[in-house]
Amino acid sequence: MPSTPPPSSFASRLAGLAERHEALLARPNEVNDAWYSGCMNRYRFPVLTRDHTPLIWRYDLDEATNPYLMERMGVNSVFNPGTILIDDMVYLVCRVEGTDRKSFFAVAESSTGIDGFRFWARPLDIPPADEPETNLYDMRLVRHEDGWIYGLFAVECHDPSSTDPSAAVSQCGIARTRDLRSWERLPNLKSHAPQQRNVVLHPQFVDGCYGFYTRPQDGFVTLGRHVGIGWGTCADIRTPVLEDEFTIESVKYHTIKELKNGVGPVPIRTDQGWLHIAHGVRATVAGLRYVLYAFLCDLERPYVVTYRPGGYLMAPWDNERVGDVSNVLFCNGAVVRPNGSLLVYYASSDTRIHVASTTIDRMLDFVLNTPADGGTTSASVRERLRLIDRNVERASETGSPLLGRLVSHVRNTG
Ligand code: BGC
Ligand code: BMA
Repeated sequence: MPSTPPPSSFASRLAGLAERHEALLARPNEVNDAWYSGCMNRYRFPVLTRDHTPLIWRYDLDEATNPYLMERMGVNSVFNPGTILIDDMVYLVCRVEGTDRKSFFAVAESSTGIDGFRFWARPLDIPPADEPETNLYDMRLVRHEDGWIYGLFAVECHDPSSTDPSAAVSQCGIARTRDLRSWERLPNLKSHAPQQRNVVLHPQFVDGCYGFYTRPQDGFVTLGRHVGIGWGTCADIRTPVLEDEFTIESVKYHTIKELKNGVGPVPIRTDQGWLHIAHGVRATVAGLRYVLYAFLCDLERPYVVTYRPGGYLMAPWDNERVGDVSNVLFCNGAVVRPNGSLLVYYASSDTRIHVASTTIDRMLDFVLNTPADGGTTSASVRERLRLIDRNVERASETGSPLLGRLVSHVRNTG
């Protein structure tokens, strides 16, 4: 029999836990100068981790039933949040995953958007749909011009046609709310594809209809006959059936989106078009690699991509590389502040949430002026040679000692 812990130790250990938790929640965040891209700022600390979740969600605080002060229901990870700005407060609807692998949604809020995030007292209890569902995750929060706030998320259940216990089917679930507290569940989205994930509702009506960015797939992980991000519309969101889904942004051989891609946050309206931050996936011998990339769509026809900057916007860096599913950056939420600053919430390796900051102007500069992917080594190296030539010219035109120093190596070697 284990000896009973001394009476003081439960209280003192609890006090220690509470103190460490409060210190973590109060920790200020700041830009991390060790990383520079000219477009995005990274921050020193993640904004939310599993350690930020309230102690009362994890511990039984009754010494009689939990004498060892064990975590009764542990939290494994906090990631992939949907986001919304309400009265200048940033709300994240996080994917919280328990140690039992079940994901649930929980709201955290902050006034700065870079630190001070606190979870609401209780996780959300989203009403179930009529179809079987085992796991819900990755919400996109959309403030639609019809007046509702919509949450679109992945709904996963076991594949009823298979005896393989890991065979799964994913659909797009839809719920709506006015206040993030009470939610009305609508039927799951239907399209001709057997599976859907990473579906985003366009925030405005398009020709009087609700428009959806989709990601149809035949398998749970594989696209099958489908080739990337799609678009479809329906007249009434209470019967969300897409008859006319077509591809707008394909996967492509030997790019950062060779295997899969998917829309991230709700597209952001700018004067140059709808700005998207998406994820691209490639296969490697070490597993899948998820990076964030950007593209722009036409303002009137948001299903027409107008700019496709080549390469990625952000990829796993430093500690972000390692986690439950390593080598993954995933983003399904961003907020635009009234002053034009853009806060991008991304998760690393399915483990924790970070923020990156930029402005709409910088993002548009990135999207409009980053060369498109040339498709081959030869095209890519020629584009780089043009860049180098322009810089060499600029150095001799200006006579700037700094530019001169930067090109001197090129000059010396011809
Ligand atoms: C996981 C997701 C993942 C998906 C595809 C699901 O079971 O919960 O995080 O994206 O599988 O691999
Ligand atoms: C997906 C997403 C995310 C996750 C990623 C990597 O398909 O839907 O939930 O971040 O896989 O595991």
